Amino acid sequence: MTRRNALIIILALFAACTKAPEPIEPTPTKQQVEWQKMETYAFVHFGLNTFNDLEWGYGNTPATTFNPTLLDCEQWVRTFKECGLKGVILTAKHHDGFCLWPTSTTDYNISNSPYKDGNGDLVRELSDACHKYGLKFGLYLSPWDRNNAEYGKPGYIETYHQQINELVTSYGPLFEFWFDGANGGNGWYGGADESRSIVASEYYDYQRAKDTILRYHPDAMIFGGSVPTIRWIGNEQGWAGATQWCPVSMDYMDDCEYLTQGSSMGNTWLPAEVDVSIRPGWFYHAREDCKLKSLAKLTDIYYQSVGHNANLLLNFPINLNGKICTNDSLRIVEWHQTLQEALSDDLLQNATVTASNERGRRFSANKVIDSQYDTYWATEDGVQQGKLCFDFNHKVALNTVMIQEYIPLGQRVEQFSLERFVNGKWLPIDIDEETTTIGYKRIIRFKTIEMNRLRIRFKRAKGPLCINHVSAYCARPILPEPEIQRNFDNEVSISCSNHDAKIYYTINGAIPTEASNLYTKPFTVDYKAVVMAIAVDAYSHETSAVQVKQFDLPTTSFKILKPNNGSEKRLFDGNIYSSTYLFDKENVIELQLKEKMNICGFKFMPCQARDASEQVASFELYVDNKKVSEGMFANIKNNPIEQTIWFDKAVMGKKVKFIATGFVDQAPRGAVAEFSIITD
Ligand code: FUL
Repeated sequence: MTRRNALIIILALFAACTKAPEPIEPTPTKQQVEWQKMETYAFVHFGLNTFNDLEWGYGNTPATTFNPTLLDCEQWVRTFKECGLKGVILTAKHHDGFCLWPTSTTDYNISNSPYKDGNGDLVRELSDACHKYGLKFGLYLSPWDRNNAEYGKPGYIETYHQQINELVTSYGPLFEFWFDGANGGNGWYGGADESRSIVASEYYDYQRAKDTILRYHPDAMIFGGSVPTIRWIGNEQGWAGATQWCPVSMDYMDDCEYLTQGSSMGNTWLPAEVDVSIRPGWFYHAREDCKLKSLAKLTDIYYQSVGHNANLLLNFPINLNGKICTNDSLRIVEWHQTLQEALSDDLLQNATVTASNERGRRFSANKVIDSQYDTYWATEDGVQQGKLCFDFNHKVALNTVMIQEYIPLGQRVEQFSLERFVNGKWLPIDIDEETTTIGYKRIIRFKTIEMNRLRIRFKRAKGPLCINHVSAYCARPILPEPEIQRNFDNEVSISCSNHDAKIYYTINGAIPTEASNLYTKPFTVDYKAVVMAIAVDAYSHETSAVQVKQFDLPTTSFKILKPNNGSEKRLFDGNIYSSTYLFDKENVIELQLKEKMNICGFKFMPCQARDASEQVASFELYVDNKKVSEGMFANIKNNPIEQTIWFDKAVMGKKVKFIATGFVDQAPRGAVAEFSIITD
């Protein structure tokens, strides 16, 4: 062999071992990767619904109803910036059809409202504020329009596309365009006041919409519709599956359970977005001022969205003044600071990293701690398992591990586990969720434990491993607030998912402290009462947020007339996961009070089980055989929160009858977890 040939062979070998692994299809576009790096951004729901106190307005109240007096988009954006959110998506038009910009397509818009004497343009104001503070900007334009007389006919489609055109040509740059899935059903429709249904995939012409958007904003993601570039996670509660593939098959996009996980078999790269509101509803309702999600809940949401390979779109309902409520701002800043503190001190930075296999120096194990996105540890072709070991050289306490795959080459890992080396032995780390996929980012939490070394075992993957980042932390655990339940026998029990915590409670309306009653066993509350509780860490004395539960009439004050098939007790058992079904024919809950009372409204809790899909959509409510209320439970399919219905005025009576007049998706039945009446 000549020296020249030998050199060529050496160079070829060198090139072969430094060559990146072949991509595994499907792979993301550059834009999808950049979008996923945003991780968290804000959603803003604001419009006529805010002033009508509704989640789904009919489009029948005049544009003059929209009247914020202290509106300040910069206040919103400063809050978002302060808490690390990278952008904001605004509801330029919700289902009620009211447009927040002075569109030429309909009079039902902000220029016919008192806001800035008709000279306001909220899309402009928010987009300018984003520009000023360096946030990205996106838009939500509801395809369903309950105001437009032409909705359901060809005429509306031209209007809708014209609206898209106005938005994409006048504002931006846009990082995301949101098509909501709700469509059809009843509406005002220019006074027709009827029900209209459409076939979304055919009616709206989403391909044309996508083409228009991308023509002006080539980097924008398209959410929803029939040709999306990102996908809905399948629920509005704030969680993605622990198993979470970016790939999906477009054939299953109607299956909510499928959407929470994606599929290793999927042939289309469609990363997930988790949309959830900081309060129960998407729009502002004063009655929800006390229902702001707790710090512990919001932190869980972060770990179950961003930490489960999805982006988090966190919603802020703007209040009637046009501002984000102070408590919401404070809570979200606290959330951001908590996460920053939890994920700032990376304990792997000084560890020695070794791997069971390396694809040459360019892909060596220590690339996982070099904090550069485009460098990664990779294994050789054919090596689809591996161990990555971090030696701390001394004992370290940990409770959080973050892992990132290099997704530009596709999502690969199918199974992994964590192990710790302590007292001369490797032991598994107990994790109470599946450790299957990783994707763009996976954050795993476990009970704080000590170790000298940490090891990640990648057990199964679709090709050579490509891991670009690993870090580990010892985060301050946040105590979750306790859960309070009253069962059918009027016994109240209180529990905390952190079993080591002590629980203190009050039943006299006072805020509980460590001086309040210590909870040891269930106690009877057979009267109307407010029970409040806190959890306290036995060692650090750290205290959870206060849990407040309002109990109305006890079961001793009424008789259940219907249903009477044995399942009726579940309506009052305090368990939001057990339900009673109302059917087409047996669609009544009927209660006979022991004495006449002043009845002001009722509460209806849909089943909260993760897979509960059968829901009641509309109702009538009678007191002593007189109809006092009727309506629909807006958005109950996607966001099955407790529905509180207040009557226009309180009614004296003894017999209460609830009739389920319709079910979601025309199903033959709907589940009710809890039912109670509100008396004064
Ligand atoms: C849902 C809509 O129907 C809600 O009103 C809300 O806008 C939410 C983000 O999407 O499907």
